[in-house]
Amino acid sequence: MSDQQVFDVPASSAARALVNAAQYDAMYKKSVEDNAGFWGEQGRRVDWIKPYTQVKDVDYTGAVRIRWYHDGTLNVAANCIDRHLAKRAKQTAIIWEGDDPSESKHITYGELAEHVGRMSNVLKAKGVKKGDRVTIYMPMIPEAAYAMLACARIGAVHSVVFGGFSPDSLAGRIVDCDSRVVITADEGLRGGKKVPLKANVDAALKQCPDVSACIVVKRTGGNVEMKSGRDVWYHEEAAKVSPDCPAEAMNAEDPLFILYTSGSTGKPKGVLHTSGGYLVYASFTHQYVFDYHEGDIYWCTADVGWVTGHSYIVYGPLANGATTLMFEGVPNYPDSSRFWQVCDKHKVNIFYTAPTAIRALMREGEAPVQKCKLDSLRLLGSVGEPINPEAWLWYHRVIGKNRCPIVDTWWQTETGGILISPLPGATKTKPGSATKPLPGVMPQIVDANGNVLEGACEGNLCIADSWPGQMRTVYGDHKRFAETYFSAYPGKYFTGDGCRRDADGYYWITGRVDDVINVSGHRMGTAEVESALVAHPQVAEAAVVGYPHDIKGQGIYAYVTLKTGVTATEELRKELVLWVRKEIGPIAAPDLIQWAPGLPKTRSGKIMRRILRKIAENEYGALGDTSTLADPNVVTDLVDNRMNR
Ligand code: 6R9
Repeated sequence: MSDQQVFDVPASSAARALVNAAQYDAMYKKSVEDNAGFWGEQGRRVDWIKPYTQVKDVDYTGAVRIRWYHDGTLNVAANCIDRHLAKRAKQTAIIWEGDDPSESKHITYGELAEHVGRMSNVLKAKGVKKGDRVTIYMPMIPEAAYAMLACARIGAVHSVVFGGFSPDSLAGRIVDCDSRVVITADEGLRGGKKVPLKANVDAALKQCPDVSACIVVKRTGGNVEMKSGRDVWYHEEAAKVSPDCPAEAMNAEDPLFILYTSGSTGKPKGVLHTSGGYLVYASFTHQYVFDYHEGDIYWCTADVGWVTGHSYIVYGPLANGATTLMFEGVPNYPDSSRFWQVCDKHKVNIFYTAPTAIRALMREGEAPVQKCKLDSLRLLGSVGEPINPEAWLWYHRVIGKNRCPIVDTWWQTETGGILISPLPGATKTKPGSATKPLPGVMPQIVDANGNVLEGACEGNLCIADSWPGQMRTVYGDHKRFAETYFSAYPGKYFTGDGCRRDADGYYWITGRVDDVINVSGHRMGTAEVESALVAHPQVAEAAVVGYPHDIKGQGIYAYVTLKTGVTATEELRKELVLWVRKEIGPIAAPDLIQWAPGLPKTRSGKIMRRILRKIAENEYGALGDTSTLADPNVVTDLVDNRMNR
């Protein structure tokens, strides 16, 4: 069995690591016995304008209150840039690798300071003030990081929207947080294809009358429309302003950013992170989990539109004065050795990616890897979904040459940073397990009734106490925050994940227990996809579930009931897939659509997803109790007409 396969800490990692096994145990013990003391010390890893005297003020009951370092003031951008300048003005902060392999550049900390200063002044010139929200809809170019840091510098709250989202999704997010300014680019470039970012913004802004300025970075030089009075070119505005901009003193609990993420119900939630605790946590976890040392070249392949890009491309690495690589492209363009060529080209030491990418590259065989040396790699990381033991073993052998430890890092948009992960010098690894909690993190596994389970067990994963990187609220809806995360198991943070703990105390995440699908490491709420389908004029009803998918982890399986009189055709099937792509974005496009004359419902009208999930998983022999269905015949029809996969 794979969980009996244990990989020792390689001697080379143990020798250089910040923390060995005994030190981890001691650190963990202290962090539990004196939690505020532990985080009080860690808080000093960042520079404070006014040092905090209070560390922790948390109440998980009632209305729910979470505050860390709440009488301190700091500036996040100053921590990521200014405080490094004395020593690192000439050190590379960002290595940018373009979609086209011939394009790359290095941006030093000194240059970063100027770029961010200018972007800050451009925002100010557009009237952006402390506390205002700014939406960033950008490709993976350094200006995306400048924009985030510029917001942080002047105290504005950024909301980065992934460039793969549709105009409607973008508009919803702009309106929800009431952004008046949007930063975008003319077009993005991914895998040789252009992404019409500005055109998408134009379409979105038709629904956002309050947006007064759109700042456009020139990336491809493609033709775009500029609406006079609203749209401006970034390079023209930047030339008019000074590169110096003072950093605003922010309270530790002032908001830093909002990031929208899918939940089990309703529209995406604006997850709100604040300044002090988030930065301390991003910096702490980046240093310890990746065993970051001075001079390391570090590459996280995520997009800045996801939380991984926020914490582990921008804030964590830059807070630590690291060199962080930002990649515009995709793993298989121009060919499937692209990741490995980039590792060789920039002598990457630490490489952090997602299981879906590993599985896709694994499918191409070892030849594309063998073209590259990969001798600079020291540590590999994984994030986004459970990594299958097969993929883990391939990553370890073929990419890591049996030499590099793998850190399988479990965390969420809501957690701000990694909570469960090996520490490379301390933790033996088991393929498929995220292993043990980081210091200061107190996981608990509970059964359906909320009883805390001890020892080896399986149940729902909760966290018993706060950590500084935890989200503080759902933007504009604190009640939803308390209900979503703290009501299922009162007094605990409920993650939405199922989890097993083995006899060695290792955690094995089994996937979501709610109606959230994890497609290629991206969270999709079933309700969102269903709403998009039902918005189509020919659709009467839709139910969406996940099913196992070789590359994506989970694929999207949609059951669709058409309106009376509408004929089910292949064309309509294709049209619905395109429709969802347009409504939400390409990541939400259903992989399979089954026509369903009826859906299995309880007598009270609730769709029984359990049954739909079983059919989609091809486990229709074990549908369980169907006696509560209003019309059991519906199920027979669905089984008979299930989609081939
Ligand atoms: C960082 C990120 C969070 C959900 C989470 C879980 C799944 C993430 C994982 C993992 C198993 C890992 N997940 N990392 N499952 N092992 N190492 O992905 O945030 O997009 O909010 O997704 O992803 O189900 O609850 P987010």
